[in-house]
Amino acid sequence: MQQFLLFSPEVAAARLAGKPVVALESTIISHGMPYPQNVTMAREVEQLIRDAGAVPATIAIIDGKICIGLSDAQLELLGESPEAMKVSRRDLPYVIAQRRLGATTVAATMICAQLAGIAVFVTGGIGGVHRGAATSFDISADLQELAQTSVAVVCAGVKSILDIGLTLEYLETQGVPVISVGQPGFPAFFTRESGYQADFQLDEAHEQAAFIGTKWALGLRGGVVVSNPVPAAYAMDKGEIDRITEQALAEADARGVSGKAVTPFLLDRIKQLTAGRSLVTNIALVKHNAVVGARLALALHELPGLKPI
Ligand code: PSU
Ligand code: MN
Repeated sequence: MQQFLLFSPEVAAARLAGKPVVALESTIISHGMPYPQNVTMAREVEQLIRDAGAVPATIAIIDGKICIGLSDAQLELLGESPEAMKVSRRDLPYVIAQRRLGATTVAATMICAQLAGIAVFVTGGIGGVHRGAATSFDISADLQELAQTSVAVVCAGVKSILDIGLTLEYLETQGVPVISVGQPGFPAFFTRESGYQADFQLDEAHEQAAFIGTKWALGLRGGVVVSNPVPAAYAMDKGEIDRITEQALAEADARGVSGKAVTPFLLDRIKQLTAGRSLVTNIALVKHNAVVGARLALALHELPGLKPI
């Protein structure tokens, strides 16, 4: 599959120099936030990673290639193009073979990061088990990817549009460890607490790196969720977000939204129903994750003999 990879000059130079690289997804740009805030967010997140001493690699599918690291113009293209497809594991061969423009989800970004030898990936929230999954079977491919692809995913937990308890059960069944940073609780994206505990609290980057390095040294293939709560100043009111989430879910149901359209529909409605305040929170938590992810990438880099599997 290496034949499909195309490294940006910045990432290619980082690989040559042996510098730590942090992967970033692109569905969050194309389907997770509106233009132009999405492009501004993408650039700021990349800069935060550089400032912390690592090299950012935003990943997308362009012209039949898996692009590892994007130019400013490519970020802009993804941010403003309505034809950008949301690409998960299932969609990769179609988008590459048809030379379509593709924005990678958590699952697809993990696959591409592993191919490119990148161990740390920063995003906002991962997909999970949707509420009502017992009848809809709607479980994000992100979870299965975490089970099999060896990349650490720094996120702010999962949104309460999902069934957080079932998402954690699924991850446990699949042997995916859930780490929390700075608190024992597993965060719920817009809010710092979900009411559920993470498996292991590891506050320091060197502790997180040692955990991840040990998992892979043991031959335990698969990802690790590094959950980092939104900064308190940007957290939303739980009552408000719960109410709005219920409304968005009811609307999705009434309109018969299904498949890959569900998550983007809910994100967009929540943004509208909070008059854009959810977007401010979303951007703040991704930036916070970028700093934690860059520190983790540096610490992993220092580990003697780390070999991603
Ligand atoms: N959750 C968010 N923002 C996002 C996504 C999820 O808060 O942008 C995106 C991510 O790309 C994630 C995808 O991988 O949605 C999950 O989609 P689905 O539920 O269709 O698997
Ligand atoms: Mn789904």
